[in-house]
Formats: sequence, structure tokens, C-alpha cells
Amino acid sequence: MKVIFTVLLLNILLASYEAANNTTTSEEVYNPLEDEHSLFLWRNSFIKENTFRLNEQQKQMDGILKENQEITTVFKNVLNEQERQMEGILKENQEITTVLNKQEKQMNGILTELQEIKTELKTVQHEQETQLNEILKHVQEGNDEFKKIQNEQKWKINDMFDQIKGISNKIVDHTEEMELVNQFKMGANGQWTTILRRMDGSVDFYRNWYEYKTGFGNPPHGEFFIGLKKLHLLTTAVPDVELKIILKTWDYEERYAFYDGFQIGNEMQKYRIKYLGTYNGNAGDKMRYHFGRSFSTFDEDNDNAERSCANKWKGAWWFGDCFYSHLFGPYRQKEKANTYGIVWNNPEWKGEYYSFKYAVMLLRPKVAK
Ligand SMILES: [Ca+2]
Repeated sequence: MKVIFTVLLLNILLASYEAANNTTTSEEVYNPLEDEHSLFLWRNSFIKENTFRLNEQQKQMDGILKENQEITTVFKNVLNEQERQMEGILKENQEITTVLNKQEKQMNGILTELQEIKTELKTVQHEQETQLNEILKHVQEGNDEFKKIQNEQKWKINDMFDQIKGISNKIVDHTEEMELVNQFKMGANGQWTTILRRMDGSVDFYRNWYEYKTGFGNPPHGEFFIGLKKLHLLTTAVPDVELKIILKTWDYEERYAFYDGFQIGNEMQKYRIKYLGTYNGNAGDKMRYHFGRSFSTFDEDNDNAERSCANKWKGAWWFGDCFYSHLFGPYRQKEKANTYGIVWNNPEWKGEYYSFKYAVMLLRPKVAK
């Protein structure tokens, strides 16, 4: 600043000097003393004036400098203030960062704990599931075992009941059979016992061995068969038994076949006709062919045919290959039976294609003559 100021001052002085010289040259009368005095005065005046100016300028410059200094001071103050503020902000930021870091650490800690808890929970859950499954398995096993025992007991009880029922039935059967045999014996005065009745087709006669053995139908007044077992008992209860077969046609013609002896074997002998006495009657001797034959049902083929006669003709009888009579055949509503029916094959009467409306087999102890 001082250098600039000095250069400026010298320039001003030089310019003033030159201007003075120029003025001088224009003077017509030249007086050196006067000139020198004038110059001196002028110089003084000039110096004074310029000193004044310089002072003024110095003052202005000082003012400006002072203003600058003040501005600089203000600026410095502002800068300092800002710096302080920045420092404050930085400090705050640091504090915040510290707090944030702390919080982050805490969060991480919490997250880790949560993760551990989660893992632990999973483990506990898995263990509980396993335990539950184990318990359920035990319960199921227990239940199964219980059911098994329950079933076994049920079967045992059922077996016991069956046995009791069997014994009871046997007692009843035996009593019934004894009674039947006794009544039969008492009927020695000529009373017939019905062992078979066909009259209206209300009972199905296409039945198995067991049913033919035990009997079926609606005795004593409906359609029925007494059963082979009882037939064996009755025909062996007394020395001689008489058999009478009565047949009725659809036009109410009645004929009979009488045998003065009749005996049926036991089950081991397949209930075969062991004895058939002399025939008498008007229906024809159509039991003769069946003498000596075993009994057959659709599930027990004891006939002499390659096929099953019972199955073929839908009945049961003492079949050979296959029959001349078949009173256990299907009940037909028409006269034309085409051999399927209640047949008594007498060619001189109705022949093999006729199915009778009515048929009975009767037994009685032989009446003494
Ligand atoms: Ca056969």
C-alpha cells in the first residue's frame, strides 16, 4: 500500500513540474528572481495544497483502511462464529454419530438376542412336536391294543354265545326230535306224519345241503320239508315204516303211490334210500329208480351224472342220472313244466313235462295186518 502511494505522489509532483515549465515558456518577459520567488511561492503553495490533498487522501485511505479493517474484523468474527458453529455442528454430529453407533450396537445386540431366542424357540417347538408325536403314537398304539383286546374279547364272547347257543339248540333239537319220534311211534294206529308238502309255491325248494339236512318251510300247514336228519330218525325209529305220496293235478285229479317199507340212511351215508318196500297205488312206481341213491343238493353232488342234477333241474333229490320223480323241483303255475317242476314221470299219466299242483309225502309206522 505504501509503495503504491509513493509512486502516485511522485507522478503527481512530476506532472505539476512539467505543467509549470510549460507555463513558463509561454511568458514573454523573463525575470529569474521573480521567477524563482514565484516558483518558491508556487512550490510552497503547491506543496501545501498537495500536502493537504495528500492528507485528505491519507485520511480517506485511513478511513477506507479502517473500514476495511472493520469489515475484515467483522468478516473474521463472522468466520470465527461460523467456524465455532461448524465446530459445534461437527461436535453435535460426532455426538449423534456416537449415539447412533451406540444404538446400532444395541440394535445388533437385540437382533442377535432375537435370533438366539428364535433358534431356541424352534428347538423347543421341534422338541415339543417330537414329544407330541411320540405321545400320539403311544395313544394310537394303546388305542390299537385296546381295540385288539376288545375285538378278541368280543370274538371270545361271541364264540361262547355260539357254543351256548349250539348246546341249547342241540338240546332243543334233540328234545324236538325225541318228541317227534315218540309221537310217530304213538301213531301206530294208522295216523300219517307229513314230511313234505307242496301246494302253492310259497316256499323256495332250491336250497343247499345244510337246509335239506335240517329242514325248512312252514310246517305243519304250509309248504315245508321236515329235513333229512329227522327223516332218517323217523324211518329208523320203528322196524317198518310206510311211505305214501299223494299228487294232485291242476284239474283236481288225485293219485297216490304207496310203499310198505321205507328207510333213509344217516348223513355219512348221504341220506341214501336204504330200503324201499313194495309199491302199491295208481300214480306209478316212480320212486323205484331212486332206491339205493344218495341225496344231492346243488352244493353236494352225489348223483351218477357228470353234471350236477340238482343244479341242472333247480332242486334236490335222490338223483341218479337224473330222475323219474322230483318232488323237490321248482313250483310251476303251469301244467307245462318242460321237466322243470314237481315231476312224477309216468308216461301213462302226465309224463315228464308236467308239474303237479299238489304233492305230499307221508310216513307212518307199518300197520299190522
Ligand atoms: Ca354229478
